[in-house]
Order: sequence, then C-alpha cells, then structure tokens
Amino acid sequence: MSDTFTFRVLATDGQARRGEISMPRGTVRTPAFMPVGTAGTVKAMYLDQVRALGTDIILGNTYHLMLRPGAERVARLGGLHEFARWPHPILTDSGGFQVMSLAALRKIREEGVTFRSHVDGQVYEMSPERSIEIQGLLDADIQMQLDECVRLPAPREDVERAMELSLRWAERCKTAFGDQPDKAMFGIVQGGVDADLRARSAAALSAMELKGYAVGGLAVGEPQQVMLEVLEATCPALPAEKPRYLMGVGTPNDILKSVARGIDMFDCVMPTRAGRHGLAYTRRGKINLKNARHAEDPRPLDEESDCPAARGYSRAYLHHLVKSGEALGAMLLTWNNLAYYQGLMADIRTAVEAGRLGERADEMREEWARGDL
Ligand code: PRF
Repeated sequence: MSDTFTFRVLATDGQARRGEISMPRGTVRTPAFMPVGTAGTVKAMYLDQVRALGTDIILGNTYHLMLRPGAERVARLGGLHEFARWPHPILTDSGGFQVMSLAALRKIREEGVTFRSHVDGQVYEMSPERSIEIQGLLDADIQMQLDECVRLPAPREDVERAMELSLRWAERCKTAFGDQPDKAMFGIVQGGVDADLRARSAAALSAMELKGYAVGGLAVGEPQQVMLEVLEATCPALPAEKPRYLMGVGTPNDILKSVARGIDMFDCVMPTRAGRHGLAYTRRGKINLKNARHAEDPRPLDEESDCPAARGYSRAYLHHLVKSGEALGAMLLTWNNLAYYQGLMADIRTAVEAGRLGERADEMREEWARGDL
C-alpha cells in the first residue's frame, strides 16, 4: 500500500526548510511548534483555541497517559483524538525521557525500563514493544521510539552505552510498529555532545529508513552554543527528505537558531508552563506579570496582537489575576504565549519562503532587545 504519511520540502533558505507533513488527519506546516498536551490537555486551554492559533499538531505523553487514565481505557473510548476532541494530528513521546525525569526506582535493562509510578506508586515495565503498543492504543499519528536520554554532563562511556541501547531499541520499535502507511514512527538520535557518537547514531538510524528523525538528548543543561554545534553536526547526517524534530526545545531564540540549522519540528513546555507562572511572551520580549510595576498599568500586553488575551486585558488586571492565583490568569497568559509562539512559527515559515530567515531573525532579536512596549 502506498504511504499516506508524506513529507515534502517546499522551499529552503540555507539549511532552513519550509515543508509539509501530510497524513490522513491533516497537514502539518513546517517549521512547526507542537504545544505540549501531556495528559490529553494543553493545560489551561480549550483545544478549539489551540487550533484557532494555527496549531497543526499537538504532543501527548505515553508515560502520563499509560498511568492515568491508562492506554487500554483510552482505546476503548475511541483513542486519544476522540477522547480529547482533537481530530487533527497528534505526536506522542515514547515515555523513556519522562520515566527518567518523573518516576522513582528507575532501572534500565536491555529488555526495557522498570519504574515506580509517580501517580500511585505501582511498579511498571515498559519495553520498546510496549511503548509502541501504547502509542498505537492512543492512536498517535507520529510515534516515537523508546530511547535513553542521559543527563549531561556524563562520562563518554555512559553516553555511548545509552546511544547504542537506543539504536537497538529503535530496531525493536521499527519491528513492533510494522507497516502502517498512514502513520509514522520516528527514530531519536542520541550521543550527548560528542560529534562522533552523534554521527554514528544518525548514520545507523538513517540506514533504518524511518519516516522521520528526532534529535534527543539536548537542552538538558548544556550551553546553547553546544546544542547548536551538535545540530550542525547532526542535521546534515540525516536524510534531507525526512522531517527532523528537536525534542523539548525551546525559547523563541533557540527555535530561530535551530530552524537555521535544519530543524523542522519543536515541542516545549515553555509557553504553557511560563503562562501558568505569570510570564508573558511578546514581540518586545518577556514580561513578568508578577512584578509590582504592572499593578496600575492600563495598557494591554500588545495592542497589535490578533490574540484577545494580548489585546483585550490591562496589565494591571493580569497582574491582579496572577497575584491572586486566579485560574483566568493562567488561561489568558497561556493563550497569549501560544499565540506568540504560533505567530513566530508563521513568521519563520514566511521568512524561509522569502529566503530571508537570517534578516528576519535579526529584526526579531532587535525588537526583543528593545524591551517592553
Ligand atoms: N528523548 C525523548 N523525549 C525527549 C527528549 C529525549 O531525549 C528530550 C531532550 N530534550 C525531551 N523530550 N524520548
């Protein structure tokens, strides 16, 4: 059967690409930002609002959903799209990274990972095969291989062992996923900050002829310049005709610089988490609404924004909501931040099409630096 999951590069600007990933549930315009919908909800947002901001795809987490409400239950209720009422593409992370950051008593063996749930203390086992089975029960359009991400800095032999294990797990995930023309299973490049480990990982995954590739193991404590050097070594080693996803990144500036190095997809908790903590992203940089200087400021966050949250409420009111711990404060700031991020991605796509990503990035940085409106 011919693939109904396809990727096309429509334009390039240096290493940057403007593309389209198509699948039966919809088309993802790249470079794309995927809002994080860990537990089947983009926190503090209606999914209709998330969609209206120009979101083509959201991310879900195997780890959270397997623990609560359980993958088999979601499957009985029609899958994650039906359960959450998001009929558009969904990518799920495989669970390995979240096990390492959230679960207790983690143990990694060749067979898979054993851990104690942070929800109810029960012990679970997750093999590469079980991760793909869960992502299938959730009915995710893009599924990620189970991998091991080592926290940096780490000794080279630990990074190498985790990278090699991740390659063997990629093979097992590929077999478990089988032939599904309407969906994709992406491999994840590991190898820390070591250029030759990254090159080996990228080459071995490329040989598996997967439908897409992620770069994992970055934004785990290393300086931005180191992350960018790893991208410069890794992206050219991946097949040009497949989408590339940088996991868990990042700030607007990280995204601009990573697109310029060949990345097509991103996810990050930054806009949603920051919104719940009183921080607003605007085209003039970040505004901390907790700060007392906003207490009597009648101006909106950005009167030129298309987003009602940015245009329709005074900073004084937002300050009051945040200081009072009101739910509406988190809702409005998350809305504003996701609107900013999706506006940024649209701006990036237009700039790549016009062959002026570098100039546009400089203009944006200048505007951020000019500071508060
Ligand atoms: N692996 C997986 N998910 C991830 C990462 C990874 O390395 C990262 C690292 N930035 C974020 N999310 N599976």
